[in-house]
Amino acid sequence: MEIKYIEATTKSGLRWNLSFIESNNQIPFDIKRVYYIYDLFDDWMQRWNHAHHNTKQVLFCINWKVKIWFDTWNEIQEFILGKANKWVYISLMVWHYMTDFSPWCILLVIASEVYNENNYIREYASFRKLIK
Ligand code: T46
Repeated sequence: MEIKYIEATTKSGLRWNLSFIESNNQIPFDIKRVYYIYDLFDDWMQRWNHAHHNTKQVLFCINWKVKIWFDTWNEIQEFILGKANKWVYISLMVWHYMTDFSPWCILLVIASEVYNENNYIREYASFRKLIK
């Protein structure tokens, strides 16, 4: 189980910045899917609550900011996304959820697998049993 910030490489000029991350470089897998979550108007308390059997992801907050919590059995870590070159990487089997997002938040996710509901663990008790 691994969770870490990833810093995008940034090029800067007098009046510009350009940041990038690449597959198998800063992103430690081949990219199979990109999705994004936005218009979180009715969903202001907490979101997600799941882990993945076999999907690795990197997350980036394009707009505003969001707090993401990761639970790896013996530890709960909090990460804040909202800086222009800061991404977070989550490996397999990490329970995660987000809080403190605004309706204007846009969260971009790059994933190592295409969508498959069988990759999800959505019951916390099952997650705890699996990682024991
Ligand atoms: C995650 C967090 C950050 C698809 O059809 N294709 C997709 O690629 C995705 C991600 C979802 N869906 C469908 C499945 C559900 O019918 O969209 C609906 C909402 O998905 P879900 O309830 O899984 O959404 P979130 O926001 O709870 O979780 C998503 C990702 O599923 C999850 O992998 O880590 O965002």
